[in-house]
Amino acid sequence: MFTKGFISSGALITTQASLATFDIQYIGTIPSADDDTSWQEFTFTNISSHVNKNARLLILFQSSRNASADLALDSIQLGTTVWDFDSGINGFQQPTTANAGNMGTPTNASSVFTIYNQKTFADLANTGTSREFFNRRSGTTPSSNTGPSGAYSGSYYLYAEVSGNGRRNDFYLRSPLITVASNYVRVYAFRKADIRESPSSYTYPVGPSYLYLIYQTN
Ligand SMILES: [Ca+2]
Repeated sequence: MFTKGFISSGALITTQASLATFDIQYIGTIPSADDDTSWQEFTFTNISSHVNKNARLLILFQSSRNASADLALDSIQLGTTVWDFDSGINGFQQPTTANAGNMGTPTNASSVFTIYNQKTFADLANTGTSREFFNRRSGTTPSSNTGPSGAYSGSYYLYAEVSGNGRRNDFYLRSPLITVASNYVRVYAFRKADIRESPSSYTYPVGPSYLYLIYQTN
C-alpha cells in the first residue's frame, strides 16, 4: 500500500517539475584559417534574449579535410562565466562516439539541434592526445607546428587533434549549464595547419567552428 500511494502522488509530481526543455540559437562562426601566429579573440553579443536563462555553449568544430590542422581553444566565456581549463576540464563534455564525416549546413541551428539531441555526452579527457576528441593540454600540441606554444591564459587549454583519425570529423564540445549573466560570448582560438605536409595547410586549413547557445525554454 505504501508503494502505490507514493507513486500516485509525490513521485510523479517531482518528476514533472524537474523536466527541462531546451532550444538552440546559432551564435556565430570562428572561420577557417591555417596559420595563426598568436591566439585570436572572437566575441559575439547576440544572445540578449537569453540573459538570465539557463543555457550552455555548444561548439561544433569541423576538422580539416586532409592535412594535419589542429584547433586550440582557451578562455571560453558565456555571459560573465569564464572557463580557462587551468584547474581541470571545467565540466566541459563531448560526445562519447566520434562523428566522422562533416555535416552539411551547420548554420542551420535546428538541424544541429536534432543531431545534438541524439548524442550521449561525457566529460572530455583531462589530459591526453586522443584523436577525434578534444583534450586538455599544456605547452605545445603533440604534433609539432600545428598549434600554439602554450595556453592563452594560465597553463592549460583545449585542443582537437586532427592528424589521422581526426580528419574530416565533426567535433562537438559543450559547456556546463549555467545561468547566463550578460549578453556576451568570447572564445580565444589558435588555428594552425602543418605547412610541411603535402598538400600544405593552404589547401586544407583548420576548419571552421560554429557556436550555438542551447537555452532552457521553461
Ligand atoms: Ca587556459
